[in-house]
Amino acid sequence: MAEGERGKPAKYSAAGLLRRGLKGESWPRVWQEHELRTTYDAVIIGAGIHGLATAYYLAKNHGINRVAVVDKGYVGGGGSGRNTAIIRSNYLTPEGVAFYDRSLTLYNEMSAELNMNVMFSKRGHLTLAHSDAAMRTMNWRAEVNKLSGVDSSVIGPGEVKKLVPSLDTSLASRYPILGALHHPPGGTVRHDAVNWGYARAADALGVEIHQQTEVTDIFVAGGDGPQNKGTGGVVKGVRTTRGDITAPVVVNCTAGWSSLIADMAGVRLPVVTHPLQAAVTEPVRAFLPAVVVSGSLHVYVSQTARGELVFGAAVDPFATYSTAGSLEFAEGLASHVLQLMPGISNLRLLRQWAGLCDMTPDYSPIMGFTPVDGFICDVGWGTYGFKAGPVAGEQIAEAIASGKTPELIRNFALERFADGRLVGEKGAAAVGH
Ligand code: PYC
Repeated sequence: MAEGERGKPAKYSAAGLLRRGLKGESWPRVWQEHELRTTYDAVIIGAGIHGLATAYYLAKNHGINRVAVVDKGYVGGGGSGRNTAIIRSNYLTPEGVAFYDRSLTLYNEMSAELNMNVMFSKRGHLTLAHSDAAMRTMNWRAEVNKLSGVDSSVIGPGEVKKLVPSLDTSLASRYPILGALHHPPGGTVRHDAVNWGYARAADALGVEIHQQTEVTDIFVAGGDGPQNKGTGGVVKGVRTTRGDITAPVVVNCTAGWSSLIADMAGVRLPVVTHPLQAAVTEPVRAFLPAVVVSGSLHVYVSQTARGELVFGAAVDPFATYSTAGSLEFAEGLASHVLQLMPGISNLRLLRQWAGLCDMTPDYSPIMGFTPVDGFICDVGWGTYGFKAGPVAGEQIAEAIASGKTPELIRNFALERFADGRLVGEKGAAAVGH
């Protein structure tokens, strides 16, 4: 699928591919560039997986394609390209489990849906427990998962060893493994392919993607907050570095900058932004068959199809917008991971990076309508945004098209912080933050 007539994806033929290769012709663009129009039915801020999925489902499920996705950077250049590509639905609350499980279903179907191999690898997910308290949480999660029909169970150190022989399960280790929450449907997906797949599919349905287009203000009429914004206001459009746009719907699908964007509409978000660092090693022969997480040791690891080990940790313990890596992180990571897998002590780290995580007080996202009519948020994704991208896009698109909050995201509304109805997911965040 490529460069077709607008709204109709073109097809590659085998002969066409051969001709292109032999003649050295450049590859067609998979999404088009456009002049920025002055009006759209919806402007989506953020061309990551959440923004692109929202645009795709708006066009595909609801026929709304006069949509601009704008980004101050490039497609997938934020959290969508800076995560560790883990997917799972073994959360702690029934709301969280149902929501992330729908995302797993969409990830399962994604390669066919988007005609793009997103390299979905359902390899299973293990969350190790090294203390009685951690075992209690794993049992709790397993019970909530099972009640929601999600495949999770607590297994002992012997079974852990059978699944992942490279783990040190001896009692002599500093933090012995007492057991684990085993979640067979979890795994990994190639994050760039997800970004590109949604971008290409949304473009083919008529959505416009505008990279290098920064939103500098949001127009609101009739609000009663500072600068006449906020509660009681109605969104009218956005100002960008390429011109003003009028739109009845503006969606905040940003990570790292979500509270700054919401401020432009006069909406305050209970979000604090922390960096989360990750790192990758040189490639080695496949030896790690599952995703392994240790909350107590603040580390998670999986092996890519290329053979690299991808590591992540807890968020850095300070708020900043910096994405610089630190030696302190690399040292901490190495010491923690070697307690789990002493056998990889000769592996070299190739590179490290950081993404920005918008942490909310209850470790759950903020999705849906806000006190400003037409201004919608899909934010507060902490360290769990990648796995939620498809379902968030699907549900936010439904909210926009129907004007109603879909059941699956009802409990994640912004007003829960005022009403005191938090959805506490800290116990199921990948690592104890
Ligand atoms: O919640 O599974 C998770 C996760 C993985 C990496 C960061 N968070």
